[in-house]
Amino acid sequence: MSQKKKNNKKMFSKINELRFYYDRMFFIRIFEKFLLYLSSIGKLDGTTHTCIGQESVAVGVIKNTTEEDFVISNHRGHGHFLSKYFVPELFLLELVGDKRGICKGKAGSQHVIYKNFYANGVLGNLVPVAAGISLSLKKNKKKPVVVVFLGDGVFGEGIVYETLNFVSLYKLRCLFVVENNKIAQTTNIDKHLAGSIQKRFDSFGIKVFQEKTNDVENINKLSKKILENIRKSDEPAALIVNTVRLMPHSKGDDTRSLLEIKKLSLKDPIKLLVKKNKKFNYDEIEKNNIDKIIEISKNMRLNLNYLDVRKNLYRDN
Ligand SMILES: Cc1ncc(C[n+]2csc(CCOP(=O)(O)OP(=O)(O)O)c2C)c(N)n1
Ligand SMILES: [Mg+2]
Repeated sequence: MSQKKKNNKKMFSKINELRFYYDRMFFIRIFEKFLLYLSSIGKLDGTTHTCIGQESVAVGVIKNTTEEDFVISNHRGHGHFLSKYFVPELFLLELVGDKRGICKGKAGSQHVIYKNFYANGVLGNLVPVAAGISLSLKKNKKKPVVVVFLGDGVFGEGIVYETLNFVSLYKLRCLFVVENNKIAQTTNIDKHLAGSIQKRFDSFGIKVFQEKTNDVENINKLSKKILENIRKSDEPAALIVNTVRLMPHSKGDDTRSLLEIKKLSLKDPIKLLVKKNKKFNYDEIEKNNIDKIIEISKNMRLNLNYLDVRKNLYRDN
């Protein structure tokens, strides 16, 4: 193949990759906006925590995982789930409590279990479970990695430290991905965390990497390298991503000012991607995704006003 052809091929695959990121991050965002909408009109029970602002972490990291790898999530898991298994219809059925859902409509937003995906709303609860899965894989001479998503607020839980000790000592293939949005519910990190997150991992001899941007491409590249290293070395690692939570903790509890949120939205991963690449027809990608949500929801007989739905899903409302 000529050098020119090689370069064209490389450029084409890079464009496809960026398109994939936009498509998936936008879908996750409007899927969650749709959940908030359903909640506001009384068609979704219980609470729901959106990952709006953090889609880049889920999409960027999980794109590097294999079919056999495990993803262990937490209370803010919609993006993790849709990045691991893109089955939005089954997922939505689950969230609206329909028996046809992946956990027969009993899991709600926080307790979904499907194939190699496990989520739980109790902070830190699944961190030792991740170590257990990883230990069992190791004993059975199986190679998958267990990717565990953690918030900055989980470091107040003692079980996390017992797990880090164990995972390091027994050289388990775990990747701890810390989504550091610097807030836990309504408490800023300077009010809930002494010392540094990095040093916590350091002290257990776990290699730790920092991604300072909320850019999906950067997160993807760095996590690719880390995962390759875990597969080769059979040692755990941690990735701390400097991300942003752009919405309330769950449905309405946010004490931050509008100005503060506006500043944080400069790190909105969807906007970062648009800024980097102006070539796509974003309107078309967005319309396709909105149509997809509408089509899915029609199967659920939710009896919705679709003009209203569209208005609620668009990018900047
Ligand atoms: C053991 C336990 N304590 C308290 C809560 C209530 N709670 C749910 S999420 C949360 C804050 C989590 O913050 P963080 O880990 O930073 O994750 P983020 O919400 O920022 O993604 C709290 C206190 C809980 N679910 N479990
Ligand atoms: Mg947090």
